[in-house]
Amino acid sequence: MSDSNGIGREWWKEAVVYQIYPRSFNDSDGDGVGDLQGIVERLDYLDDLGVDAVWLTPVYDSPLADYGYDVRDYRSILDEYGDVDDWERLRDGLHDRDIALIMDLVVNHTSDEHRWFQRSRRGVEPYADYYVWREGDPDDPPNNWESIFGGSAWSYDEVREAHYLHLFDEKQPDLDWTNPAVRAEVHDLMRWWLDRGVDGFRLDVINFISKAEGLPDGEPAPAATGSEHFINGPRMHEYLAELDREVLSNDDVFTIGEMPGTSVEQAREYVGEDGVLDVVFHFEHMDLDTGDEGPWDVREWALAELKETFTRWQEGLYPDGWNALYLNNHDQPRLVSRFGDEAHRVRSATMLATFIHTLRGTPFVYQGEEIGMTNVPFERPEAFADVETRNYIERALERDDVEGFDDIAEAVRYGSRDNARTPMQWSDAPEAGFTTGVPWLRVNPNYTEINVEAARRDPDSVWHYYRRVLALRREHPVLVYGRYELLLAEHPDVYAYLRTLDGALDGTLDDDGEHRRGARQVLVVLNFSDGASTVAIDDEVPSEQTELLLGNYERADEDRGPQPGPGDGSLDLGPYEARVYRLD
Ligand code: TEU
Repeated sequence: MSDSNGIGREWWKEAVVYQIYPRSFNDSDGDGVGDLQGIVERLDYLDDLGVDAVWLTPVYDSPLADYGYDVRDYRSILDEYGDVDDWERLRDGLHDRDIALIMDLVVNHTSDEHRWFQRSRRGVEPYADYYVWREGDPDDPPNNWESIFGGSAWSYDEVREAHYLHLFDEKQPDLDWTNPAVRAEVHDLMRWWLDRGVDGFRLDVINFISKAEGLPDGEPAPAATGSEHFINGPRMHEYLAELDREVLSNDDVFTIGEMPGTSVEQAREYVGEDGVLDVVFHFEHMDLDTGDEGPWDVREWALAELKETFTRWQEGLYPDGWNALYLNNHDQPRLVSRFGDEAHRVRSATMLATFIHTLRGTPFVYQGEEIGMTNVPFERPEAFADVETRNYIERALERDDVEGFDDIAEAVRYGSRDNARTPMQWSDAPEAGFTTGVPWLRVNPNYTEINVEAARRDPDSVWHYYRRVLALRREHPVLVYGRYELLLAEHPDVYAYLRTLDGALDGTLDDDGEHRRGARQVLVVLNFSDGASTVAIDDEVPSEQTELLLGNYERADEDRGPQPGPGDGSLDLGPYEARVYRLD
């Protein structure tokens, strides 16, 4: 798309991305595992919701130690999910509906069952140096780095008689990116998928690929000891520039870098004027409820911190960078249970939807979010399937200060990645209509109430609200491109901001000859509290001409009568109320 109006229009900036975790989305053949054909059967659902792109988490052949983030063959599809023909049907079905397809690219590591590793461990050329090997005493790892999933980042391989590095599970050996042959393999496989019509890549932990020279010992850190030596390492920009030259610059491909531990200053180098990537997933808001002891140490978060974080990123990437906007994904608890309130499920889910979709950036919706799915009441340690969770439980139970599962149950239930991975709740039929068999991970028992069928029947549901907020974003380019300005910075419960199209922009965009006139300025007011809040906003609002474009109490307003607008004095907000006003 051209940049003639000076705001850097791009399809991926105007898109809303829907993330699918295929294993848990829809099972077409009754084996209890979601599959590609299952997604094909739900394409009209995605179209009705109004999303513009789908990000598919890994569907490649894999032994599933990390449910697909351990790739055995980058060019084939896991049997349980289907085959390349099914994948092509999915691609075509998406493209027929003008929905882009984004694949997950996992190239910091492979599976230990990948043929590269199988050959590497036997010293077969040219694979011998495809991974990070170090010789030495089996009981004495080469350095003190820890895996993100706990324990040493090194395992000893009896075949090669050497240690290999794995920043994640021991079945996920890290590739050695200092080896040009490894980088050439990655370029090749990206081209292979691009030739098959992929529209973008989400690059898994892409900021872990460059490790500090000499692999020195590191300092303890909440993420993992040594992470300062492998997060955003010395050759990152060189590798990305090469990727750009070799692959990305030849295609209009949307690139999303997943980058734990990345600051806004670092992000600017990745996605700013000279950046190679389009957006990064940073983790600063995901870390707000994390204590000093790492991911399982849960602490309270305050709205002031959320405002500070989002404001820093909104301002920090303006005007030259672009944000990726998300509040949950397949690695995180459900957003209602974390940033919202299950006791006010619909209101808080719709308030949070308003938030994410009215910021500057590309919003991501994780499957089930659009019907307000919640965390899961896992009862026993055996109920968890996720390797990160299981490793943590196992290690915690060995500690002296932990007597049994009950001591850690709360933290595990709150934070486990399995909260996001239970099957999609389609209906109140057995197993939530996800499968006719036995699901690989137990369905959340609340499916009888929270499911797609029920949500589509109820005009006040989270689902209908998502449709409205997605439509609003399409109608008003200011919600996509406008500058962000925080209001009421000190308010403990209310988050309010303006979005403004500056200068030459007039809220009108020509899109394929279609002329659209949207607002030039909007005001967003969000009550993050379970009580009523009153705010005086009139001094801050330059206009008395206001129109309510969207609100999550709008339909209830019939009962409570006309509400004063922001220019009239004060606004009375109900629990978790969200309002979007047009100011011009
Ligand atoms: O996640 C990287 C990552 O940082 C997560 O491990 C995160 O810190 C953790 O899960 C929070 O609980 C990516 C993928 O999204 C994840 O599913 C993979 O397990 C991981 O990389 C390894 O490929």
